[in-house]
Amino acid sequence: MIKQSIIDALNNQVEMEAGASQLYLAMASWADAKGLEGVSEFLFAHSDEERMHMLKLVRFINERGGMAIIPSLHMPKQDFNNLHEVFQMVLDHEIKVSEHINQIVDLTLAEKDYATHNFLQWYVSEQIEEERLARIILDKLKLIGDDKGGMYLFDRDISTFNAEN
Ligand code: OFO
Repeated sequence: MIKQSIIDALNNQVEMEAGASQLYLAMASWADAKGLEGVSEFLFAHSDEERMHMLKLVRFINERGGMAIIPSLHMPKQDFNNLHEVFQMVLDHEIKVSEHINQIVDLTLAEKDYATHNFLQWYVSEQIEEERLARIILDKLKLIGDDKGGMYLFDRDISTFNAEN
């Protein structure tokens, strides 16, 4: 039977993934309104992925005999100065998520919960990818600076950054 301490930690993670999904949705909508079509598609998809991360946790908690808690939603930031701010926030958020995942992994070892430990390995790998991608994007934005032509190409090509590196 899964321990309450693990259920609580996983439920906190449900809330974090839901928060990430909302934040990226707000960013996607902002980019959409600004006419940044490629960036908005990228962020809409990223928001969906975070919701999938949340659902995976909800199902796991329930399958293991716990009870998933579906959290209320906080209004995320709605307005951003530029894409650099957006993707810096993405990276900062992903680093925070990775730290939380690592803390739960530590807890599963302390509680000898090897099933949850195994389940969380998917999230550990996913976080490495997500942090890597956010860093790649930020590096590109730093190179572009304020160059409008560069920004046009960035918006056009953002969907390919993942595969390319
Ligand atoms: Fe990118 O946060 Fe989910 O795991």
